[in-house]
Amino acid sequence: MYFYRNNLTNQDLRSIYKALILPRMIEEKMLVLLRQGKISKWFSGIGQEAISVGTTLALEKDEWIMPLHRNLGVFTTRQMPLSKLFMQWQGNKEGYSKGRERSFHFGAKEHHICGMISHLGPQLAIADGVALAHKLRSENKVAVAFTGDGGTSEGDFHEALNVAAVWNLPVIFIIENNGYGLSTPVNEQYRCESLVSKAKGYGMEGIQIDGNNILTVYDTIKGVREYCIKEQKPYLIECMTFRMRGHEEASGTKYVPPHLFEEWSKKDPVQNFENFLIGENVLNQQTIEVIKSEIKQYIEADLQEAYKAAAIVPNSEEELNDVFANKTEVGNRKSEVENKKLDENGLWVVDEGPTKEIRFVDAIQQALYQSMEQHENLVLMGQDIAEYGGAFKITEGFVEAFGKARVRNTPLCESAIVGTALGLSLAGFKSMIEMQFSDFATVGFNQIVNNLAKIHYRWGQNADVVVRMPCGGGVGAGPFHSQTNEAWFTKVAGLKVVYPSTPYDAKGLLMAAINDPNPILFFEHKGLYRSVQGQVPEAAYEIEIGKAHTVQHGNDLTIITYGAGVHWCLEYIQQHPDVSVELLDLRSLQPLDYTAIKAAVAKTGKVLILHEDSLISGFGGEVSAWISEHCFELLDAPVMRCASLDTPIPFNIELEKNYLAKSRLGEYIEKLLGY
Ligand SMILES: Cc1ncc(C[n+]2csc(CCOP(=O)(O)OP(=O)(O)O)c2C)c(N)n1
Repeated sequence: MYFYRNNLTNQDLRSIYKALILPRMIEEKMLVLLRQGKISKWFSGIGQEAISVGTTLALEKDEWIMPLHRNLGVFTTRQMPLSKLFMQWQGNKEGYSKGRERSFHFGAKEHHICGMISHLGPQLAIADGVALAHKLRSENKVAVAFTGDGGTSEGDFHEALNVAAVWNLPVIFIIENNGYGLSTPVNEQYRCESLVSKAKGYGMEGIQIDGNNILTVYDTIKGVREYCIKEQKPYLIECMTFRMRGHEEASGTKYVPPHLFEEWSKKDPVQNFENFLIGENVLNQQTIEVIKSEIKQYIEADLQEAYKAAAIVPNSEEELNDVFANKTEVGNRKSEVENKKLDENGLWVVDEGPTKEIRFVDAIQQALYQSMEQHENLVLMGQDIAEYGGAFKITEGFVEAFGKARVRNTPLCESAIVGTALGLSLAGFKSMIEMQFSDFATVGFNQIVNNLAKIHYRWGQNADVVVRMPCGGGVGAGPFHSQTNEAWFTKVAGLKVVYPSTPYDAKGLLMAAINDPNPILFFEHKGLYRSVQGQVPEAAYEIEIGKAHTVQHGNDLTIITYGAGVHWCLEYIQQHPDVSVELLDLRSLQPLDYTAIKAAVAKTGKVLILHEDSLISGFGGEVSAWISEHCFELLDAPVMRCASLDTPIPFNIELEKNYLAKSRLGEYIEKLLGY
């Protein structure tokens, strides 16, 4: 192994050496603790340290890194206090995730490290978002994401690299090619000659380097960083290395031919660098011993500190409170609303000023437009939303008003765009993603339910993202353009789910969603876009998320619904003036307004829950269960649910009518009235 020291001083080389052996020595200690049962799981990076350490040393301290499970060297080189790292691995409250995450699945804003989720690939697109933030602010910075060779087979790899290339983002993608993905050797993972050859396909530069040579890694990253900043382009680096231990300690290495260990142990990154430094007279046996004994003491002292951590006493209230960021915690709200009047809940008050009769679709457009005016840091992303104005023309004219930098056409890659939105949030931006149809959220599902939803609870980072979900049937659009899939998300802790039914609510709730620093799925029934009108204040205002609305009072029965269901009921009521209905529009499904539900139940004692989604495990099941448990004494009849058929949504208009809950609404009402 040949080391080029370039113009690094002896002092520089010694610092690099210390940074390189720190993760090795920590790991050696952790392996002992693992055997003693003091930590529960360990992913070893032994043999790969040069990549993490060399990369981190080559970056500025405030440049975000998206590491994975073999990148201990990233954490140590960012000088995270060891005692806190140890407490993290012990699962203590004083670690980086209050005991909520294991091994390397945590991040720290103050160190600009974004914690991974287990799914590996999603880290890559987050770097796109951070890099986009740098680009929008004209900052001379890069974002860096790691992947293993196995991870490159995930769609996330393709999507993230493609977005970075198309949007000219300063991202460094680093592949650690260590020969295996768990037990799968690279010849069962990909067929191309080398992974770096994929760079060409994305229209980006790339290089393959010796990942075991710390000076090569350091020098390459320094140069590539300058290139990315100057050229405003991404870059792919394939670091050749080898995993010297099992995938994780319990899984062994039986499947690896022994000669590979022999070959690669000769290329050990620490030993080789040490030999080089001895040859250069930078170090000798004695100085090496001194350095090692200092590090050993440092590790031991911090371990003793970590052992003092008290056992966690679970506190459910604290657990629940940490699922969402609160508005003041994030701190990007106060200055934004200086020119707005706030009510006692801190919401923009409904303006006393003029109102105008507009359609549902116009209300959404107004909310977006005014939010873009209010928040300079708000970015809109979606397929065809720029010049074309989006599939429903909601963002028509936005490019002219706000420019292409903030109104962004995306490639066809929902997963990467949700990841990008999260990266923007890391860097202090807000974003709105328009799913062309809510059905397509399936291909961004992982990023939504595992990354956006869980990140605040896991390590305190908020995801300031609104995903707009044009949904719903009744328009003969078949199984993949008609679903109302809110129940896929209401189950997931960490997501807010909003589903307005009127133009007034749509505008106020969308503005509130954008002001909220948490991830919000905003369902817009596309059948309502152009069929429903209403008076809407012209000025900006918010409606509190989590508050239901009583559409009308009545005495015969209570209908609890949302979205198109509200209009189906109004139609029924109009046709049946003799039936007196208490009609509650939930508006938000998560959080849910239990107080309003209870009051509505109390009003009549007969409850019908109506929704457009199919019956089994639809959101109505949750509402029904809650009512049964908490309002039993108020009921005069069993809680009934009217929902769509448990089939996919058919195309033929007669079949679709038959599918939709609306076709059975009258029947259910009569059944309940007659009980
Ligand atoms: C989406 C997903 N599928 C499967 C796994 C299980 N798994 C964890 S790590 C791993 C292998 C990863 O290989 P590679 O990307 O080469 O990284 P390495 O572990 O070699 O560093 C697998 C299959 C996972 N974490 N996520």
